[in-house]
Amino acid sequence: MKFFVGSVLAGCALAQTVAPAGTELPGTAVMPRLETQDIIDGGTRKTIKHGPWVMPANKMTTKTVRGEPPCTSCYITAIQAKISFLDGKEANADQGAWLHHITLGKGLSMFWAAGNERPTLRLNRKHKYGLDLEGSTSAGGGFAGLGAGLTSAGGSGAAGGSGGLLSGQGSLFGKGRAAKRQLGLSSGLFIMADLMSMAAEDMQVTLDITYEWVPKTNTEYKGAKMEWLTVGEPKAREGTYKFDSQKWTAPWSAELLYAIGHMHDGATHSSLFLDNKEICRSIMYYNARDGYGGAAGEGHGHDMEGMDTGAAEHSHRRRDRIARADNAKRDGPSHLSDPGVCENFGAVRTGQKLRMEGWYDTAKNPLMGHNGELEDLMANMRVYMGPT
Ligand SMILES: [Cu+2]
Repeated sequence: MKFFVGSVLAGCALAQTVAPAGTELPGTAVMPRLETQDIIDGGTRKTIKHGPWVMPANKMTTKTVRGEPPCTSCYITAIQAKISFLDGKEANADQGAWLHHITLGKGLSMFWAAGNERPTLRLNRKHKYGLDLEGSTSAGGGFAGLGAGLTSAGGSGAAGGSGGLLSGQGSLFGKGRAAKRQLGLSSGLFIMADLMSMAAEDMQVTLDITYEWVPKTNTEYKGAKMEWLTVGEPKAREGTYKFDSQKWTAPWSAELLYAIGHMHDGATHSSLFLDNKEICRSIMYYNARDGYGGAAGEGHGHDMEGMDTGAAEHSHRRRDRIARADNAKRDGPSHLSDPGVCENFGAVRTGQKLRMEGWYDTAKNPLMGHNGELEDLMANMRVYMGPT
């Protein structure tokens, strides 16, 4: 494994340039890959493969899976996901194979999500918490809390759109109503994955999700809850700017176990605020490990076939920007590969408010295009808390 935290920090100037001198906010470190971590507290680790599926050339495909959770009477303590080719090799952006988004939920309650950065969740490195899929995993109060999110549309601040996970504008996927219909009667596990191809030919992939869990007979453990802060899905534009989420008020006191940003290319960081004090700055690292750079997925010459002039212009501009940025920073085109994680970074008390800001700087990191169009932006943070 070539990737580890030290190399990211040493190899990337962002950590120094983004954080003002004197601040030592959590969020610069990257969680080690699960395969390099020891199993904690005698847990079970298992990878479940879904598919195989065809990723049609140069298209976005959404796959939905419903089934049983990986374990019963258990606390899920770690999660990681990837897509693989049928020969078992990981499929990633350098092959034009993006696991653009993945969301895991139980019933109507979402408990984990990620983008192509494919981050690792771990909730028990210090405290004894895991996700209890037989209880409520939603910080907003389970079904009722998520329900409120499902029906609220927009209504946030500058970004113009927030609300719950699956509500139209504010959702990770922006597929609110369809998802609600599909999931409304399901009490089992659901998985939604956006597979995005930037390759010229069809590919076959499997979705591989790795879980680690401990049995509930381990009575030291408690169920963690997750709150989803989001700015919605604003349109991409050039420049340096930020988006704000709505505020969330804590209904109880809890340990702050884990928080991480999901953003798109162009982003620099997601910041988490507790009563307006910044407590976590999830730094976005680019091309920090294998799979995110290189030429195979990035030529985009095929993007221009059949496109109108405007789309072709986008493709040109993107290539130009990639070349410019990469000359300054690294060897080849690259994509967002590793968000910094804030881990065991304090506590929240009943009545305190959490909110987030998502920052972009497209001179530092080029925006992302697909089929000649710029992708909409995202900035969300999933905040896992361990109620006391
Ligand atoms: Cu996204």
